[in-house]
Amino acid sequence: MQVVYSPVHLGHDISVETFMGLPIPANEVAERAERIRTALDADGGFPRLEPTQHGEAPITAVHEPALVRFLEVAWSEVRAQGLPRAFLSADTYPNVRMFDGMSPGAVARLAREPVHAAGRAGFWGLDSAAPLVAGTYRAARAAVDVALTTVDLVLGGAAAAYGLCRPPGHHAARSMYGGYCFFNNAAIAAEAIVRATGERVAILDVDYHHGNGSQQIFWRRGDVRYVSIHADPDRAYPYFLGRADETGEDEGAGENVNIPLRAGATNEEYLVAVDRALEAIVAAPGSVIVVSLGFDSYGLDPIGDFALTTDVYHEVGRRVAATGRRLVILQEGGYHRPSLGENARAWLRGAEGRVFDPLPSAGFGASGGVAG
Ligand code: SP5
Ligand code: ZN
Repeated sequence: MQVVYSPVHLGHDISVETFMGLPIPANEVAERAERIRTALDADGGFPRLEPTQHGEAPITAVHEPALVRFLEVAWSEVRAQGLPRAFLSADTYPNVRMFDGMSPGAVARLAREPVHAAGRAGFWGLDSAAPLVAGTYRAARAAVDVALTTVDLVLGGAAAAYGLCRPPGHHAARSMYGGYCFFNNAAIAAEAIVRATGERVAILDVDYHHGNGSQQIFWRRGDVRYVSIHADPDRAYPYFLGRADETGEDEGAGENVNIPLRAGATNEEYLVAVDRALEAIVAAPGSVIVVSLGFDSYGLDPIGDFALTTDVYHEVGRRVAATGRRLVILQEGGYHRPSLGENARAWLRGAEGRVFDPLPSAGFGASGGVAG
């Protein structure tokens, strides 16, 4: 299977994020993608290419152009204001209840982009855990090009291709970044496929977190079915969306399928959810699935609480490919760095119908290591 990768992601690296106000070591770091790239190179079965540039039009097909402009200039504006900092992260957000009791017209007038960079980051951002640094915009653009080049491979006839996107994308909504995500790589890919083929497309999101951005972008659309397996938002980010009763509206009624799982979810429970998700996908026509692939569902992940092992990723890849649909597989989260390479190899080999031979050096062997 061909792998699309860009070294431009290396310019977006972060050492610290905050959790409920406390600084903690950053989770979404450049080492993640390097681990996966190195493991796939060592495998020998994953020829690698760099993305081609696809420009801005496919991005503004799903994102508000002013969000793109903010992300493009945010870093230089922070520098220009002389704020002494290593990264930009907001501290004030436009909580909808700030405008309680005001008429819709007044809200539309008042809830507009502020002037100060900190306010602007809050206006466009979902949370404080997606720090923006000097190389973020270029990396986010490169991740979109990785996704769209992966689409090109599949529309060009490949049964499946893998885009090693970083930063990830599924929390980014039409006019909002957040959750370590800036542009929604999977949504941009799905939209590009719809426009190129005129066919319906399914997104299968198997990141540990609910992909609130993907859900929001296609909420009222009848041509993109979004199906997600994730941690119940009662206990996990993004907290506000991801419940089973969120099924879409208008043309999109019934097109949004959320499958929240309990803490400690096992391989067996996970595969039951995968079968449900795939039933929902094959119930609608279409020939391509965009997979939002996260390994934060792994038992040892520092921010997840499922109990999955490496073996199950091979089986999930196998079952997704067994739908007979072509696969645009795009990387989302996954933060237990030592296991990322083996988990990616297992999933992708499963999707190709190949056996999974653990690399002896990986230390995360056929048993999948110990589930935490
Ligand atoms: C793409 C993706 O996986 N984004 C995830 C964003 C999660 N952001 C909030 C994480 C909250 C982590 N809580 C850490 C608890 C440490 N004990
Ligand atoms: Zn995640």
